[in-house]
Amino acid sequence: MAVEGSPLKLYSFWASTCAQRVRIALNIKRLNFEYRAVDILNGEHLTSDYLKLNPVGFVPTLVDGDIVIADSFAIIMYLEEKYPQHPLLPSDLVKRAINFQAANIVSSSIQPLQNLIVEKYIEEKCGVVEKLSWVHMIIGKGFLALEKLLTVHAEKYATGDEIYLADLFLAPQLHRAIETFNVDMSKFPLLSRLYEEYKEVSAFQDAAPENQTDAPAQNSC
Ligand SMILES: N[C@@H](CCC(=O)N[C@@H](CS)C(=O)NCC(=O)O)C(=O)O
Repeated sequence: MAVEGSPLKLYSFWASTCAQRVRIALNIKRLNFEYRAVDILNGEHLTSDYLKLNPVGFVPTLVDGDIVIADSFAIIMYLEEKYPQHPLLPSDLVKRAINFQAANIVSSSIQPLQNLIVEKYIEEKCGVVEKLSWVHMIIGKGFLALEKLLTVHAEKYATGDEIYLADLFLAPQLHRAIETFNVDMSKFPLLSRLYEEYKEVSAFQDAAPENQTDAPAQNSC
């Protein structure tokens, strides 16, 4: 839960899928954190002060005392090891590997290819229609892989009846695809069902873009 003055500080942007993963992890583990908004649409992630925390100029960043971690995967692994309550990885070796695989499909084969910096570049060079076509192609390719992979492993959630790492990465990417880019989900029945499951879980609801303090009062994301 976001609580002013907590020892853990999360630099976040309401609509960032990468920050949303970390917000879900913090909520699942019932860790209070101070929410520090970084407006990436207004370039606050590129100020010299913020770049001292996150040299690549992205959100999220977690600060825990003297420790600064500037990548969502690294942050979630740090939280997992420091706060073992509600493990985010199953003990079964194969299920762990599937969680890493699903998380990495999102974090290396979808999100970086449709990150804000990429979207802006394509829009400037080729226009908004080309940008949207690119985003839909990238998301569709990644979702097809996830749908195939998880059909074998999913139960209530992506890899079983417990919420694990794969779910933390999937939920924000599904939110972005459906709410922002209006992706046709008819080819992805499993992912569509998982998206509905996540909406029922308070740790996911509280982490949703529209429920962040820096979200615009009215938005469609
Ligand atoms: N690998 C990084 C990626 C972080 C990232 O791409 N963050 C996006 C928001 S989801 C961002 O800050 N984008 C700003 C930009 O593209 O200029 C992580 O997982 O934390």
